Amino acid sequence: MKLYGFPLSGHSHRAELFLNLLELPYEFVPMSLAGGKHRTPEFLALNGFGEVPVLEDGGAVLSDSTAILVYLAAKYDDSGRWLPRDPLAAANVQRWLSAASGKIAYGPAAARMVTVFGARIDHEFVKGVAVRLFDVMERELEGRRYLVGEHATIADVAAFSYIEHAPEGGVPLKPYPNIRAWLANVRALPGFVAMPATQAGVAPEQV
Ligand SMILES: N[C@@H](CCC(=O)N[C@@H](CS)C(=O)NCC(=O)O)C(=O)O
Repeated sequence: MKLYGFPLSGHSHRAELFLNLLELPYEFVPMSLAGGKHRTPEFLALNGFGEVPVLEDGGAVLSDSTAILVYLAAKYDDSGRWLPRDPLAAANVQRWLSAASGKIAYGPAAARMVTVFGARIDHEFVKGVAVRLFDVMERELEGRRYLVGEHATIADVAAFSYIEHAPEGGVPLKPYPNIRAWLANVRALPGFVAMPATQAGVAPEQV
């Protein structure tokens, strides 16, 4: 398998983390986003949206981080543990995959885009999205080790990266003990790999 990614992208890290949790061998192909490698005709042929991550598995080419998690779980996890088959549990996992592509992407991930990559978006607005999301997560994680059920699922993998790195975007995690405990539970999973930490405000040309 080949994973086209960018080491400081949380979307990319979701896929990388799950490949490692499943102990699947893969080659990481680093894409320089600042260098525009994701806008070349060759890469656009893999993902017309010109975004990482992209996974190649034999003849299959897939893009979108949560789609990649679904694919890997459905194809390589025979236990059904990471992507539950029970209808209610599956729907609850999907709820967090939607949050990963919605409130997480437009909240903590967007706030980090401002400080780390200099994105020109309204920092206060996206920090507000993050805080409202974290207030809900903090309540829902009360007494729970993982987001859905008794063990880790792809919901946890999808949500983890940008939430762990939220402080880089100016959204502190200190007020959220349940979220911090949940992050520690994900970090403790066998095979866990971290996304590199950044100094908030790193100049775009350095990445
Ligand atoms: N919905 C996509 C979003 C992926 C995404 O936004 N990737 C960013 C990096 S974090 C990217 O490749 N951006 C390049 C660009 O927009 O020019 C996913 O979940 O994979």
